[in-house]
Amino acid sequence: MTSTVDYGDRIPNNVDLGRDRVLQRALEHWQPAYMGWWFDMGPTGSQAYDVYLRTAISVDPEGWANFGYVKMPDYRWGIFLAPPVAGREVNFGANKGRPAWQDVPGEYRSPLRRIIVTQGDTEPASVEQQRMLGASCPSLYDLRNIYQVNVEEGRHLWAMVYLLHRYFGRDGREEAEALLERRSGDEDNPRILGAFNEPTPDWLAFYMFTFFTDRDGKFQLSSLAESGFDPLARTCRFMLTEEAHHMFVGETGVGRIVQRTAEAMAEAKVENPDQVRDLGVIDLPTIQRYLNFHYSVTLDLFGSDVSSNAATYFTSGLKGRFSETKIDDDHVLDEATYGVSEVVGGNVVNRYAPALSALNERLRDDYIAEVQAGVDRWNRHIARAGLPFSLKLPHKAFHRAIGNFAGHYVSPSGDVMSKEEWQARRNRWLPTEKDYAFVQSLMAGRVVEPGKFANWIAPPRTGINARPLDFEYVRFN
Ligand code: BYC
Repeated sequence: MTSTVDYGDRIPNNVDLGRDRVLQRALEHWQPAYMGWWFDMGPTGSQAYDVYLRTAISVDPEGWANFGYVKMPDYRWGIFLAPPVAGREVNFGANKGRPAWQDVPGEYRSPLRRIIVTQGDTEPASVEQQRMLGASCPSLYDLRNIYQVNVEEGRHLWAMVYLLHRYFGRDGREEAEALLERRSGDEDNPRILGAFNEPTPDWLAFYMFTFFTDRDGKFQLSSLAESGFDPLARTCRFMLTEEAHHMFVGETGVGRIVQRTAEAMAEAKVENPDQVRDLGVIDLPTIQRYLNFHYSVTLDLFGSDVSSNAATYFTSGLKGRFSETKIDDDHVLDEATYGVSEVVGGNVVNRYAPALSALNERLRDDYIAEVQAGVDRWNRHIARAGLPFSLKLPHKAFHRAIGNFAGHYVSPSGDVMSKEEWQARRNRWLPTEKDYAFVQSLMAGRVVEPGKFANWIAPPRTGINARPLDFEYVRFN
């Protein structure tokens, strides 16, 4: 039974797990519940597969991961914190210059717990959202990648649960249990943030999610990696190492779909979306509609444009800006302002707000710049095929449910309109039931012959860990 498990050994870690009896007992209690959740809500039907997975085994940049076949329930979900930085201080806010906290500062206990719980909640949510996709995978390579993403989201949940158990006593243990009880999309007990309750019904949605939404993860984790609460900062620094692969999966996944469509269109000399669909590939306007959806719901994840929560997190020293220590300013922001937009009199207008309350907006803007670069790379596939089309990020105000734009009806090009006008055009801008049905019709079965890829996606340029494309990335047994 679980009590015989040697946690110091069984769970790879660099936090001396074996020496902390209280923590050990808490994890002994939580671990079987986690496994129960994995069996219920993890990737369907996958328990007996041998998957060629990467497992984090240390924090050494030269050799932090190990590759090999693993049955996912046997994956060694480890706990790793990036190495401490000697003499680290709180680098921003009212506590700037004080030694970084090694324990929870009592006065900030509640907001800190809330940040950790919100972060932790997204990790199992994404696994739940993606659990059905194995049945329609376009190749063994892609199947292995989704499983890799899933086990690492599981590990990121462990990372947050470690912090809750280690630093928050009974409240932390209760929160850790609740993380396994909420369910993505559940009416009574949903996940905390909006995007994590949306379905991920097909592989185009999965790739869009890993490109757009996992990248919110990158920006939020980067801000938390600046935290004055040192265990959180160190945990997030290491999580970012794994996150890079998730965004790679998303960017190259969408890129390969765009590439395949563009090549098929050029070859058949067709541009009409219906004729493009007849080729068995996803037409570019449908890809644009998926993009519009995933981008807009992900922008909501950054929170309100003007937020007193964000100001409190920063002033307390709990959550910094992206690359906080590289920014050349006073890191206190008492006097500074930042541009935010809002709808006034039927137009989107800009105004300045105190920089402290506009921190969510600033992080969203940092994110948008990075996302735009990825979209530009997708467009190169289209340009290379000589087609007069390009994918575009919709206006920031389009289809927003959180912040200044919530309740307004704004087109992808930024025109404010009435609800009726907007609704009448909705099907041009966001995926329709017909789009979803078409995309899913392409993915009716799974492609599992080593080296084969579904017709609607181009093969990747290289395999995983220098393995060839026809490597048996998943063995079904
Ligand atoms: N949906 O001042 P506000 C990742 C709530 S992704 C629903 O606007 P704040 C990953 C908010 O909770 C990264 N509710 O926002 C990716 C508050 O509620 P209360 C996850 C929302 O607090 C892929 C109210 O609205 N990490 O890792 O400044 C796969 C007003 O709050 C939403 C984090 O998010 C929403 N979208 O900022 C796997 C970092 N937005 O107080 C993993 C931790 C806001 O009225 N979280 N609300 O009950 C935070 O830093 C902040 O909570 C947020 C919100 C940035 C999310």
